[in-house]
Amino acid sequence: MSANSTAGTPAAGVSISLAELRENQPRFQGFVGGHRACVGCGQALAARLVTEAAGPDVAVANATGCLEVFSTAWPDSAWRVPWLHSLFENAGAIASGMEAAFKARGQSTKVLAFAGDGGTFDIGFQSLSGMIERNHNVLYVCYDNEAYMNTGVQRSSSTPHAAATTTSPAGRDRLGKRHMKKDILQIVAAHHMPYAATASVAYPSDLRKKVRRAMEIEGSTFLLVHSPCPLGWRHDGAKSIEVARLAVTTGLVPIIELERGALTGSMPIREQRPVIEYLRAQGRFQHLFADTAEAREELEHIQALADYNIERYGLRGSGNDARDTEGADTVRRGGVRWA
Ligand SMILES: Cc1ncc(C[n+]2csc(CCOP(=O)(O)OP(=O)(O)O)c2C)c(N)n1
Ligand code: SF4
Repeated sequence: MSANSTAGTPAAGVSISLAELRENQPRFQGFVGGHRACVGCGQALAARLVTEAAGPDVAVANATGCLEVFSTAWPDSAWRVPWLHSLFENAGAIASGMEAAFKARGQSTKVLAFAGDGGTFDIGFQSLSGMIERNHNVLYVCYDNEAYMNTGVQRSSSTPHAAATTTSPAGRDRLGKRHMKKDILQIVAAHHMPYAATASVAYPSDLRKKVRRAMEIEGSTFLLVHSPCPLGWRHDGAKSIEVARLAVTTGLVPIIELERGALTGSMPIREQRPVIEYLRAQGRFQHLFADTAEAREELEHIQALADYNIERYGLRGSGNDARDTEGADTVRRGGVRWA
């Protein structure tokens, strides 16, 4: 800090460098290091980004799963905000109760619920649905790593078609999971909820903006964060962001916003990447590169799914779209770019 400043605040008219500013104005950290996540774990990053954007006046209900396990090994905790462990199946109900209690006490503390895809798409779905239907003032964040990772990579209803897991193995009889990934965003949006959006840890500024937007809304909001799992997806932990970005730029993971069910925001893709780039980067899809007619057909099918998303949500970018993170980190809202 320059000599002309006191107590960390620069005197009027004194310029300070960006590095100094960062050092002296640290962001709020609700989730800190020292936890036991695998290297490159997307949900550790998701928890850090969400709590950073949400700020200190929050309380968290966290369903059983990797995040809960790796962040709270007794006697340590990576959380710097009030945190409560719900069961696997009831994060929505616990968050509803917390919100009602804060309201009764006249407190404005916002409740965040965190759960994995197993705890959201499958086992906790009934309590999530009830929470949204009653419109509790809760931001529910599902970190979507597309399988039950904490118990050894079992398939969930979020696992993408053709991915291999321990319960949807690839072999002679079938090429990984036979069923399609459940479209949870459209399902929660069908509850007429005020705000439901997707995000990816590969696009942190977009993710933070969506958290801030959800925090402003009085009522239930839902954020589905695509979060790579190097262990279950079988890629190098150093490649997590690269892999997560390919999920978006291929069109397989559309980044969109729905308000009361209507599409109000989308992340444009200026240069669509072929799905094989995303699939080849992960062990869970390696069986699709066998030299067989079935494997080739699956690859075509997955490419068609990505192309369908792009058409359905109008994701094709134009030359005027900003290009700060390989062309996709700016969201269009109602035809206007959301800065
Ligand atoms: C009712 C119930 N069923 C099963 C379990 C065992 N279990 C604990 S964590 C977990 C997997 C969690 O998967 P997900 O929600 O996708 O989170 P992830 O571990 O992938 O982050 C399972 C099956 C449990 N704790 N409670
Ligand atoms: S298994 Fe996957 S989700 Fe769990 S801590 Fe490791 S990388 Fe993260």
